[in-house]
Amino acid sequence: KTTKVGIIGIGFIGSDHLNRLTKTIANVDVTAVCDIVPGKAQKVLDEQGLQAKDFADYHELINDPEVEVVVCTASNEAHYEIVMAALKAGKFCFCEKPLALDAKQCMDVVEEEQKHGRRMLQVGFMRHYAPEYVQLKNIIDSGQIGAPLMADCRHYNQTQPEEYDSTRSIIETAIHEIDVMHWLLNDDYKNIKVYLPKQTRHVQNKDIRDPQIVVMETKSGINISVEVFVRCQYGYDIKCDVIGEEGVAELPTVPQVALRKNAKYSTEILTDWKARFESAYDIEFRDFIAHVSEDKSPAGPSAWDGYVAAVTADAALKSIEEGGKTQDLDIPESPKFYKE
Ligand code: ISE
Repeated sequence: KTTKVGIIGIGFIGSDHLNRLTKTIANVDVTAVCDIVPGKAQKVLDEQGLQAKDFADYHELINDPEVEVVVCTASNEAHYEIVMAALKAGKFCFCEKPLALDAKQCMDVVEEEQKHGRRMLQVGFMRHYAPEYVQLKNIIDSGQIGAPLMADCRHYNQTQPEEYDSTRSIIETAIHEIDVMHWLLNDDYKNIKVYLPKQTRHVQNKDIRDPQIVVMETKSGINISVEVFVRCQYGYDIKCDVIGEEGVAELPTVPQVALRKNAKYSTEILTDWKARFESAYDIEFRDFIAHVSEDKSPAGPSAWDGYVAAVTADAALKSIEEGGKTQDLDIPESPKFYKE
């Protein structure tokens, strides 16, 4: 059976998912697209040699009978209204991370979804599908490194535009570690704080803090530190070492051919995050489509996961505001709805 998908927001990740859904994932028909910038979606359709309805208004896309499933890849600010509209129309929805701008908005989404009596939504926390993170989790769960004590993470982007501010470094970049680390370590967060090191000269606005060091403590006492640096210049670099009582488990980097040349031994570092996590995105969408195509609830990261990440991110922003003060977290137990 072919699943009819409509994509709202044809920017960086939207056009990547358009390509993925039409070229890599089986049994999907992207019937409609929509972008707030006139002509943008059509241009991308042309570039990719595709045909679909191009709506100016996302409400029309959501209500089109030729759209069964909504994929939201619009800007962060627009996620909330789009997801709420898709849920109100009773359509399955995939929303890129972050689910919405803050915990309050995410809770509204959770409540709207619960009206359906079953999960309708998946959030694009694709690292849960990255084979290397799955392997890391299996090693931790197997007990091979003993109890985890600390984790050392790096989330570097080669560059981001000037307008990518301190808030986006948290809700758009660090949100991946905020989401993935409690899953990886099977523990909830107790508190969070943000250190602000010397600012890079690669951003002009003195109010933008880059890099940042996000430090989280879990209920059992595991310390997690995440260096977030979105203008590191040299590449896209993700590190995650988990240090346990009996050993260390390290997330591998994407294998690259080593080059021996000119008295150097070198391997490339990727620069594009879409390429770094390409297989994770593919596996994520294969799983999402496999479920919704059979009218089953999506099984990947949920609106509740989006909410937990947002509560934690809100506290990180508060820590920045308060000059690095530790913020206690009291993450509520997930409702039964999300455990089934
Ligand atoms: C982007 O939206 C992502 O999700 C990338 O994984 C992250 O590294 C980047 O900073 C974000 O802007």
